[in-house]
Amino acid sequence: MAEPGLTRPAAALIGCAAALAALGTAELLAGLLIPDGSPLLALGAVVIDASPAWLKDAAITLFGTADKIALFVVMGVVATALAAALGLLARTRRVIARLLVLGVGLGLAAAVVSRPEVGLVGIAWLPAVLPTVGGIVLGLLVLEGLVRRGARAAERQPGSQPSSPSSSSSAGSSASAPRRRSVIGLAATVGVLGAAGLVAGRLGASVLHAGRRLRETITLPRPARRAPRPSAVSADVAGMPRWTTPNDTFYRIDTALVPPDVDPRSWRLRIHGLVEREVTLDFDELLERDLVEAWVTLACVSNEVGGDLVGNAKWLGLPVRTLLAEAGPLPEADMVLSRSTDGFSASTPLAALSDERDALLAVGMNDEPLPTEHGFPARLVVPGLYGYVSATKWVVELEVTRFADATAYWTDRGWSARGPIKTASRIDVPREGARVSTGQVAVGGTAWAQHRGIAAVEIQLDDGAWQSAELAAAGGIDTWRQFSLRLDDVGPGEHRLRVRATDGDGATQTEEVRATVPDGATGWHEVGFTVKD
Ligand SMILES: Nc1nc2c(c(=O)[nH]1)N[C@H]1C(S)=C(S)[C@@H](COP(=O)(O)O)O[C@H]1N2
Ligand SMILES: [Mo]
Repeated sequence: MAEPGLTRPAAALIGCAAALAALGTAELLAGLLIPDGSPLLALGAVVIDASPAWLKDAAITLFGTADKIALFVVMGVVATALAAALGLLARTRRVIARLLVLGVGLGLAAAVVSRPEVGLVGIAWLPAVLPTVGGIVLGLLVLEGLVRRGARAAERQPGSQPSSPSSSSSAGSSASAPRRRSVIGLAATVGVLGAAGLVAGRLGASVLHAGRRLRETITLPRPARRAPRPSAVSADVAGMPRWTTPNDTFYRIDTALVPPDVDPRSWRLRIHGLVEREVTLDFDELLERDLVEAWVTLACVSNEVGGDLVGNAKWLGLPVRTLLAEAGPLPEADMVLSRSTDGFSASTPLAALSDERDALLAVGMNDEPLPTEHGFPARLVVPGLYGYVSATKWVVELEVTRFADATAYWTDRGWSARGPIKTASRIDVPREGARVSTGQVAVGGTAWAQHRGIAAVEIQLDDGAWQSAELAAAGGIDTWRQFSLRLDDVGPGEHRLRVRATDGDGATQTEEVRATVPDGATGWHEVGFTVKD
């Protein structure tokens, strides 16, 4: 049945109001009652997992750690356009519009059920889809109700034909405009309420959820082996980043739209696969073990030459080799596939988790329980390997297997199965484009080659000879190392600085320029600056 009386803008507005009512209801129900039932987060996660690798890489390059905000904005724009289109359709093709809304509801429910949280944490799929069902029902009611109301109001417009003999004419033409305005007002009110429900649901989720709340109550145990901050590790140059990266500015890269909120009381780590015996560990048991501290610099394979997807922290955790020794890997095993609650996985060479390095099942970061964003209650940290093949956050599973038999999240998306960190160096001071006022230029920077260490850093001004930079103290071979160099009598005008590092094995960083895909960028970092006249 056509409702031509309803104007197009009013119909589009009604579509948006119905969508907001549906989403608000669903997110409120999910936020307050069923944390893993959020259709918004499930859809976002499906979009992330289904995006082609090039799009994800581009998003990380373009937006860095703000890539999730960018995704929400895009989703918001697309959803608004779809909702408005549904509203327009409801004006003339009510049955088709209804069916489409049901289809959207089915799609969202499927997205929710497809999330590994629903399977892994064991909440059944039926409660998980309830918020979506509730939202869709309310959305349909709003759509139908407002379209009918709007059409009835329009019938009373001068010149329009009454569609049924029973419709009252007593309202008269003078009442039609206010009536229509009241439909628009009603739609706007419903929309605002829906948006409020959405915000309240998301806020409620972050306040109510057990993980975040319980994290505050956790006191980390005394380490069996301490690692105090080493001295003299900072280069004495104004404007250098801190040697220890504070938790709140530590880079964050993951595929989770919203960090999983894991309840430490129900958290378990399961070690299985090619092992003599399965081992499981809960959080209290983990805290009772002999935990050790280690300084490890984490780096992302998506870091461009000169980039800042790298950070250094003191981690507290249980050496993974201890756990693996208890499980007893079989001789044919050569890889450990770690999995998180949200389905991410990483393939780490068994050797890197069994040798003497400080590969940790970490619970602490810079003297605090892991921040939720960085993997609370537990994550892996493995010196010498890029995060995507080693640093699984919210880790719940270690499957001992073989590179020949299994692949990990990013390997399936075009990245290398193995990801040893490449030697890298970066000039932090002066910044690109800096203007310095004297011919005395203080150069400062950071170099890393985790688990090999940094033995030397050289700097080149314009086309001059390579000069050795002064190295600050090393914090061990698993951390980055700061360096500095004072250049005298640099003449006025534009200049370029270049840097290259040599690792503890004596290998100098390659000049060859390569992109981040498939196993990390290479090339020398360059910075341009100007000395004023
Ligand atoms: N569960 C989970 N763990 C993950 C990831 C992820 O997407 N999901 N990303 C990895 C990548 S690519 C990197 S570089 C590091 C980043 O750790 P951070 O966010 O604590 O700096 O986490 C790793 N662990
Ligand atoms: Mo990464």
